[in-house]
Amino acid sequence: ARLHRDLETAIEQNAFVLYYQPVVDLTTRGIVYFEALVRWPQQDGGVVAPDRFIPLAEETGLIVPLGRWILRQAAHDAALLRREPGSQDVRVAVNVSARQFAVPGLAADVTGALESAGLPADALVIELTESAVLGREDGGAALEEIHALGIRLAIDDFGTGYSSLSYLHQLPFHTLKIDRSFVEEVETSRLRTELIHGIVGIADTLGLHVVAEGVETERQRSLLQEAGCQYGQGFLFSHALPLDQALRYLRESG
Ligand code: G
Ligand code: G
Ligand code: MN
Ligand code: NA
Repeated sequence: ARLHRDLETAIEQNAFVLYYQPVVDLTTRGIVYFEALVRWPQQDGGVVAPDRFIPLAEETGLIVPLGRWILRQAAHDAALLRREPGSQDVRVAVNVSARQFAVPGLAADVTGALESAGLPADALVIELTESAVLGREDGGAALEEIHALGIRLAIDDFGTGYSSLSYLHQLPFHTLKIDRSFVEEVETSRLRTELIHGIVGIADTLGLHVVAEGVETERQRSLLQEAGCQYGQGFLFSHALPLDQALRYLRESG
């Protein structure tokens, strides 16, 4: 209850910040896009991680106003990131929860965020998990609407939910993100590596890009590369960075 009230107040006061974790090419290490990850800074200088408040925000519906703020802030930050020399095409990905798809107006929120930042639609990527759209009659429609705006869609945490091939090609995804739990085991499990190889094959057939999440070691990077995976994200390349450091990352990697 205390956390709920604090969360409500924090949303009213826009007391959150977005950090940005690079998604890179596994071979060149060049940046492909930044994933926006929300943080809740505290008075004492600490920062609350999203797994401590996103689930509550989802249960209570507070994710709707919080998500609206995240979209606007991410679009605004994307415009700044794009002003770095040589980075005019960099994209920013925003995580969108099932609950946000369940209320009308998501496409309007996205359009509003783009307009207020002066950004084209292809500057944004929306990441969603399988459960956000699976089994929802209206989920697919909202997704089509957002896709029609020209925004790229990524399926997040692939392999953890009720992964089904049928919706992968029915819904307009551009990118598939392989869950960290698969990546964790590539060094010890030959089967895992082969599964990733298989996922990459399916993704190729469907014309999807593949990002491996949670890449922490050089050995994982090279095994993923051998499995045909082109992109990755994880502590091996970079943690999530505050905006000023993300700007510096672009300068130093460009
Ligand atoms: O940043 P990280 O380490 O700790 O994120 C933990 C979880 O919180 C992840 O599952 C991530 O998808 C989720 N998350 C982080 N930022 C956002 C956000 O802006 N919106 C939503 N809906 N989920 C987020
Ligand atoms: O659910 P989603 O994929 O959006 O969440 C991203 C989460 O993964 C964030 O909490 C982020 O901090 C975390 N993360 C990013 N890279 C790594 C990594 O290399 N290892 C681990 N353990 N977690 C990571
Ligand atoms: Mn994500
Ligand atoms: Na993920």
